[in-house]
Amino acid sequence: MVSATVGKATALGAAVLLSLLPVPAQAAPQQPEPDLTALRADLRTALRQGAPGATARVDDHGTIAVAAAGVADRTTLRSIGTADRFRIGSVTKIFSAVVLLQLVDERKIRLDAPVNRYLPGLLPDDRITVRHVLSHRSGLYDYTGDMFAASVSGFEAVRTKVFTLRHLVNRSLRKPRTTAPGGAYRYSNTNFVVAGMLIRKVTGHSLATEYRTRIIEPLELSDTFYLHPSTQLPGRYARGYLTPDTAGAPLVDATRQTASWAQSAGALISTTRDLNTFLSALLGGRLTSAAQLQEMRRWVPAGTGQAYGLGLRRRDLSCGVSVYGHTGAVQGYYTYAFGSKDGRRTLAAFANASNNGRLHTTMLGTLESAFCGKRTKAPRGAAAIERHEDAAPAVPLD
Ligand code: HEL
Repeated sequence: MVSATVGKATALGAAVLLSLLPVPAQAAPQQPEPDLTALRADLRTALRQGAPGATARVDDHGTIAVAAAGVADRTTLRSIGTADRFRIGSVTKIFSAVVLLQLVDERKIRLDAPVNRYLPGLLPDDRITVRHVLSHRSGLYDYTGDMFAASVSGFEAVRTKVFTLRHLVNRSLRKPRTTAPGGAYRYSNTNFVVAGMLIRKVTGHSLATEYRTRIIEPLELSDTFYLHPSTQLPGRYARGYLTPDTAGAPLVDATRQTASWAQSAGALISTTRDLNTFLSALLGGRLTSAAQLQEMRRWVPAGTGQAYGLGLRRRDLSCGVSVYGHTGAVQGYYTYAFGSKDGRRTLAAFANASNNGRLHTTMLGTLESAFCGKRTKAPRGAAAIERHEDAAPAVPLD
């Protein structure tokens, strides 16, 4: 029996839709129950802070909760739907890492081999390995730092451009490297452009083919697409709105773009349902061998309360629970896709606005609502519920 509440959402209003679809429980969860009231409040706050719309979906041991507020389109005022497609930005990086780790399983590539073994002469240092790239420890400069220093004009300059992956890497190589190979974590889209080049070189296929045949089709992710260089999102989707750097300037509809600056670092389209299915499969060990999943979860420190594995972020929440997934920020869309360690609880959320720090912080709150339950903080000095003893090679334990 499916029950759903349908409400009318408007651009300025904060009508929230919520439905709960109970499915027989599989096992008693050890975590606090998701706080769905707080989740709805997060979405309403997101609207007050400038998002035209926001949605979230929690899959918890077979129970599904969805919430939505606001609009998918500021012109038509269509209410945002919990099944709307959207640009997931850097959540794409998990997909790219999974493809490469499957290739490791198939012994077609080695994590600790130099990138240049597979792409001779691409990088100026033979010591940069596949692992360094996937953990953002290559030192390759992030070309998007310059590209989007001015948010709107930077975006408009590349909105319709089509780049080769090599062009993007060359753009990075014009700048000095930021660390020695294997040094500290420094997030850089260049790493996942190199990952895309590796996928193409080792398989002899396009990125679209590899995402589709290895992940999308096996998991029946019917709303997930690699969209490049076409600018047209297929089917029903939420439009995305970029917040200009100048206070008070109108939002820029950024929906249509080639996303060519991102490609294997960020050009996938998906839905909250598909993202939860994907993360649940990954964290549940159904996409790679146990050994490669363990590699993905060898952590390097990545800022307060955060660590990075291979294409995978770990966020340590205020209640002491850690969650695993990725965030995404492409023009017009903020995405949050995280799961519990066993993948049996997952949250996917997005707002159809970007370049808005307050909004981002609010949307990060959906993780607290989904995984920490009622906001009771862990006692001071309390140990995290999970221990993170798996450090990446040559990196100090965090
Ligand atoms: S940035 C991030 C996020 N990642 C990285 C990647 C992605 N997205 C980008 O590199 C695009 C940056 C420009 C986005 C734009 C906006 O907010 O729409 N901002 C500006 O133009 C600011 N001047 C590390 C946040 C991630 O979470 O992994 O996605």
